[in-house]
Amino acid sequence: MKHTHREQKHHRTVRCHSVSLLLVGGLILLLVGASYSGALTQKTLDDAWVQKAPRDEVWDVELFVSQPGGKTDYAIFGGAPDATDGPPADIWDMFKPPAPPLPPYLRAWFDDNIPAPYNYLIVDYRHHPDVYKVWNLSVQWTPSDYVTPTPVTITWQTSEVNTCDYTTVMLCTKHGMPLANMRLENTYTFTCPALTPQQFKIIASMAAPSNPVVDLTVVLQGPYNGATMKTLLNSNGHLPLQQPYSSAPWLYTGAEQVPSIPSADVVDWVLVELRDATTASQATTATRVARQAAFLLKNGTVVGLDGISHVSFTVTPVHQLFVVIWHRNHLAVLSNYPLTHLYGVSGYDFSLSHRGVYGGTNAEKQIGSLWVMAGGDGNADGQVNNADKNDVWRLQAGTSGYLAGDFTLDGQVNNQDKNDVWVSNAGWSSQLP
Ligand SMILES: [Ca+2]
Ligand SMILES: [Ca+2]
Ligand SMILES: [Ca+2]
Repeated sequence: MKHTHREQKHHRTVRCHSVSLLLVGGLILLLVGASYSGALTQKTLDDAWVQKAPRDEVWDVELFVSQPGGKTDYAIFGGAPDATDGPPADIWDMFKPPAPPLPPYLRAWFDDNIPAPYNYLIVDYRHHPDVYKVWNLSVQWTPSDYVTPTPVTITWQTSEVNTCDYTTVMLCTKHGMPLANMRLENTYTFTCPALTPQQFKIIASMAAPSNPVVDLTVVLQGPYNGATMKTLLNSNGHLPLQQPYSSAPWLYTGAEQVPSIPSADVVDWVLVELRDATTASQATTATRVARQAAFLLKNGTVVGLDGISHVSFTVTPVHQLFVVIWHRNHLAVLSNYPLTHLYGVSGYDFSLSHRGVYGGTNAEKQIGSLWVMAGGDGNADGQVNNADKNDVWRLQAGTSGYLAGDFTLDGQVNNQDKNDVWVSNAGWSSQLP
């Protein structure tokens, strides 16, 4: 199965050599031309050399895709000084051979909006250096019954990724939500349905986004019913019109308030925080650069006070931006990956995978296919323990309102809060550094 891969590497080596020969030839012509006419100054010659010769600035990464039945494929993305973005194809871009005549087969390709046959790229080179770049990856599974999905694993070498100088290289959903930090991790597995190409973005960036517009998704365990989050605090009129994070431990003094709750889909207030650090483990409270209270909708979207807009911040990061989501009685979560951006929006989905959450399986709970913030922290000290049960829940049991002991967020403090939420998390603690 690796045979074609080796052939390809060989092919690429051969091509590199011919490119080098062309370059040498071109340089000789330039030198000859210079000596004949004298019109080419030394500066021009240097420019020509810089433009065409620095093969050490060429980098690429092979993505290998495989599934348990042994079907495999690969595609390569990279950068070179003499490569170009978009149409037409450059000397590095290569199109894929046609799909096999008979299924099952797995296909992976890049798409840089170049006309056929380059609409299915096996090698997609872009101009390098640059400050920001997005590659469009597709993976398609064609089973023999045209129906059965399969797990597909994408693997790559971090050493190949780290030959480029982008500070972040993230494998993301087609909406730009990070799935893997390609500089640190070397694999990503997902369930691939039959026939429908699954689209990803590989986003490479030299700098964290300034003044980010943040499209956040996060799910709270307490109100989550397996399909959506209940909005009973809202429909029963318990939600405050002013942000509820002014008390300890948050001591957030923001003036966010609304004349009325802007949408029937609002579940509760959350506090969104940005931290500027090199890595998630270094993103301590001391690295906090911004906070903002926002509304969580029942589908997991975090929105501004109008109930619709993404949350936006005015910050100029020095390192990378990491996101913390705070909730009154759930354990806070920190993004494991730095923010990147696509079409001007920085997406982050805390419910996609435990890998996107700092602390992983110790930081969020899995319910079905979703990862959710753990509830039951009634006194908001970052730990779920007897104090939350005895000093908060028990004292409020039997009452209704906007209460810390209401772990299910339905407006009532009763046995469900203890049995359905607190019990499952007793002993858990916040994984924030
Ligand atoms: Ca290209
Ligand atoms: Ca607690
Ligand atoms: Ca409740």
